Amino acid sequence: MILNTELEYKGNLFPTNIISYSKDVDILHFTTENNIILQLTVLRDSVLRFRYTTVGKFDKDFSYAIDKDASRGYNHLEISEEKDNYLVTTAKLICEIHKTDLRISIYDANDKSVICEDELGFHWEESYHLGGDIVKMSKASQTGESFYGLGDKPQHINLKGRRFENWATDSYAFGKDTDPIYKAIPFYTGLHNGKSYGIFFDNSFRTYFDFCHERRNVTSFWAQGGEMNYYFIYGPKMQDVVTSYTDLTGTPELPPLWALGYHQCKWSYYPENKVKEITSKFRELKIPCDAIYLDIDYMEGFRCFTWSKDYFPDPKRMVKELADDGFKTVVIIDPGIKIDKEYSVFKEGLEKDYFCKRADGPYMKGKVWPGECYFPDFTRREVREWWAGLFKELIEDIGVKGVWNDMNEPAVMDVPGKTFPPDVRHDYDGNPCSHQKAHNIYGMQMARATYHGVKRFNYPKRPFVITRSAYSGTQRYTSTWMGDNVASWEHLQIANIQAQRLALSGFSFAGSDIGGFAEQPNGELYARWIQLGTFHPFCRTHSSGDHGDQEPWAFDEDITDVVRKFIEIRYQLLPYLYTAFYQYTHENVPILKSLVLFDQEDPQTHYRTDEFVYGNQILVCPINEPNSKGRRMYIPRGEWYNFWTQELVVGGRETWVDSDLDDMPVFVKAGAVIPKYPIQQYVGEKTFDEVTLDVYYKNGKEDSELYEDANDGYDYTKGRYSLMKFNLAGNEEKLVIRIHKRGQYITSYSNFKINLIGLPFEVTSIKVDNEEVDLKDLKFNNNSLVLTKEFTNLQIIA
Ligand code: MIG
Repeated sequence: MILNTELEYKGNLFPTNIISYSKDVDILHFTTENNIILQLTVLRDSVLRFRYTTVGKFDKDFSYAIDKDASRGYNHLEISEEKDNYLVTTAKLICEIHKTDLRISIYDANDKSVICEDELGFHWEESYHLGGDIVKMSKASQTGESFYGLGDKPQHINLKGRRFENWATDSYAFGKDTDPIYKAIPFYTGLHNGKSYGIFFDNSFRTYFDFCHERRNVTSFWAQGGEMNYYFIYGPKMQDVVTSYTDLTGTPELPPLWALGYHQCKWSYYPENKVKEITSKFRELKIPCDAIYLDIDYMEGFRCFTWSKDYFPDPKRMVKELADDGFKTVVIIDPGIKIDKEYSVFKEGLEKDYFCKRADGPYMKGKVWPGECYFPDFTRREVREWWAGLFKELIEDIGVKGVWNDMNEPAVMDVPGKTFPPDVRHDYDGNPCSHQKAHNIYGMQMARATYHGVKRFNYPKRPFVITRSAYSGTQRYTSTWMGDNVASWEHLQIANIQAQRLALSGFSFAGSDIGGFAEQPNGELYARWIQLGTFHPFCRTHSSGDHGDQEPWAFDEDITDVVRKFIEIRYQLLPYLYTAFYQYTHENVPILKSLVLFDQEDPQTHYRTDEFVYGNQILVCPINEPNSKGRRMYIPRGEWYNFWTQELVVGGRETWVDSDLDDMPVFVKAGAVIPKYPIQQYVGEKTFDEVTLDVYYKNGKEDSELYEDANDGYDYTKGRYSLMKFNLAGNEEKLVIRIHKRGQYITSYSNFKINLIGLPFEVTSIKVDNEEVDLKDLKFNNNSLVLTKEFTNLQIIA
């Protein structure tokens, strides 16, 4: 049924009626009279995969995005045939396949409501320009539907009414609404009638998404080649959609704890004594910092895996001295290898035939920082192996702790399109193809090879990698930053949106260049940006360096104090962030939660961009404007405590929050138990005997967790971790906390200092593990007490 004659005129082709159907366990095939095949795979009760071919057979099934450990299995599967449809029923979904035109309708198995329905459904156009098909899908958008996701788009959190392109692009000083930028993450979630679902279009070609922009009630997505191959993921909770997508595309291993500290970067710190001057200043001013970055100038003529003899005559000694002072050194590595017959990496790459070539044979040559370069084909296993091996000296011998992959979109200077021409060939792990297909995954495969190298030579310590470009699944190997933003108030807001958007696109370990990369912030903007960065999983100041200094002390002393105050809070909250990281890596839960993800049933959250929940229980809202003494913000439903004043506020409404420059709006969920470490100048600086638990009273129940391990290394994978679950229950005359412990790691501290916040009654007695203990023995004072970490039950009684 072709409804739109204009589309038909454009050369769109459509499936006709189904003439055969077959089933092989959980894989179904439907073939139409015009020989279109739909392959429908039931992965889970709530996850269905749809693949279409127009040529009578499917290519080898291969994806860089899908995690090999993705869960599979369903509780219920039933297939039936009706007069007009085939019906696939699982425990969560009913999927209808229409016999006349292969269109799909998906319903909630419980209440039979429509979740997602094809409009034109699958159709395609033969591409005269590029060859192959342009594969297309269109779906009817439901009334009041909203859309979220798509990676790093610097636009409103709700994608409705907008149209996007995914094509990894070096985007210096991108702006609000610039599209595309560095990453290609073709995954979105839809939300209507209180129910949420997701679509992951696993196609690495240039893809497009339209959310009711071209036609008001239609959502569509299409690609310039490859297969129509998408996953439908049902919630109905958006959190479940995001965790299922994250399960499908994978999570990283736990980072070393130091990687969650504060990082300082600039283009570039050199020579050695400048680096030392910066690191010493951190210690002198007592501003915590764990990592210092070297940008491209540390190399000899920008040749990867070399060091400038003039600037860094003895890198091993320098890296050791920095390490002795608590600084981990992170260095940049770009994909372009300088064409230089004297340069060993180039020679080896050439001899072994590891560089990308054009369709007619010559090497892919392009200008980047080192001048004319060749580029490794990271889509070949041997090339990734070789690349990983190149890190031996840097990591094992010199002692570098982390690697920063830049320019991997891949970026090429002074050419149209700023990247490889479309004819460049790639192996694509045994599925040879052109750059049209490999472009969006090139950076991912580079970061993957880098990760394996850093991991191999840093073992048994954990690796740290950061990448600029990414495709779905890249989060398995690396952290990421948002690329070359600008020192403006608008960009502070963009950074906030991007971090939230990446988190709900499966990529939690992300942060912006604090203060802005291009141009220069004033002290106020820098301080406000540090405040936001404090609550991002990755926290690094970076700047292009040609507009003056951007260190915490580069402004006036008041600003330095605000910066210190917030970085100290970050270090105090490290166990809270690490626990959220554990929940991300082990339970696929995003570390940042946009308000819509936090409470989708409250329609007030659907267009909220500034407020977000950090971990599970801390609500944050940055100040986005100069000269602010506070701002209006939306407090989600439930009860919250102001982090600074401990005042209780009831949510479900917008309110004014005071917030001078040394403050920002931060709230803690009632009932939360928030763990805190003492302030350290770097992770592991101190051994401490006491960990603080801030307990926020609630009349009702709330659960919290605290995950800890050795902060580095792999013992945690053998059970040597400590996971404590706190069940809090309060009423008018009592507050009870029960602890459940799991894991065999013995934390090195002995006591908890417990701060009881918001207690509505005066404490008369306290029971520990059901025995009354003298308040003096607990050093009870001002609703604070100290007790051994071994307790399992604490009762605070009026
Ligand atoms: O063409 O290495 O986004 O973080 O400092 C610029 C120099 C290359 C771009 C990165 C930026 C980095 C810069 N790089």
